[in-house]
Amino acid sequence: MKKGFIFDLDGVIVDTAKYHFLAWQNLANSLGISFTHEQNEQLKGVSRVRSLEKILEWGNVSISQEKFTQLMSEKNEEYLKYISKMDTKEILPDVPKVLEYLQAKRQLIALGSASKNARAILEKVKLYNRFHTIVDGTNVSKAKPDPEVFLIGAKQLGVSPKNCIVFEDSVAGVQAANTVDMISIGIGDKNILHEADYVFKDFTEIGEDFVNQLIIT
Ligand code: B16
Ligand code: MG
Repeated sequence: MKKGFIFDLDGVIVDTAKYHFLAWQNLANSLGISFTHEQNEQLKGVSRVRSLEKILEWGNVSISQEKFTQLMSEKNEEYLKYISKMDTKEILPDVPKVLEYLQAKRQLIALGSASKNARAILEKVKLYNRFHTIVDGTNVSKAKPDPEVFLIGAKQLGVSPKNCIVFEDSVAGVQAANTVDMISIGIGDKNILHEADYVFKDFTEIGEDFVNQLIIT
């Protein structure tokens, strides 16, 4: 049977959290707000708008809507400078191997990311053509943990949600997959991603036997 394999981008295929961190830190500091790596962790899988709202809440700072829009655009311009220098070396370990295996097994593959820059990043790391469909922040109106991004992915693949498997590094993303009975596979720390059906540190821990089991069950 053909299953739908849906991959998150940031934290699953590439580690762009470090670039989000640099850009958000500059922005926060310009407002007199400190910004730590722990806070950056809490922005994983969170939309750009919600990320800025959270930073302002943490700093107890309020700004006009006009300033908010300006800051969002400045943050993204800085982030785009970092991603413009990305190349295939930034793909996380064994991601191409798993994608190639799924392709060899004729499975259906989608991207399901909150990022509005997802397509540009996939082009930079030369993985754009590995996906049958791409759903990103430009295609959704509701952020994870709402399952909209994964439901659109499933629909575009022509696979029912219960036959989809989601790879996610964020708690919100795991919850989004669970809400619609997709199999959730956490990539990261099992203490943080304990709501996932399975958790692996990274793709080097995912063997062909496990993937075969996902395909046939
Ligand atoms: P952008 P994912 C998410 O991507 C990131 O984890 C999150 O930190 C970021 O704020 C969000 O994309 C929006 O990204 O500013 O590029 O539109 O993990 O869902 O692939
Ligand atoms: Mg992510």
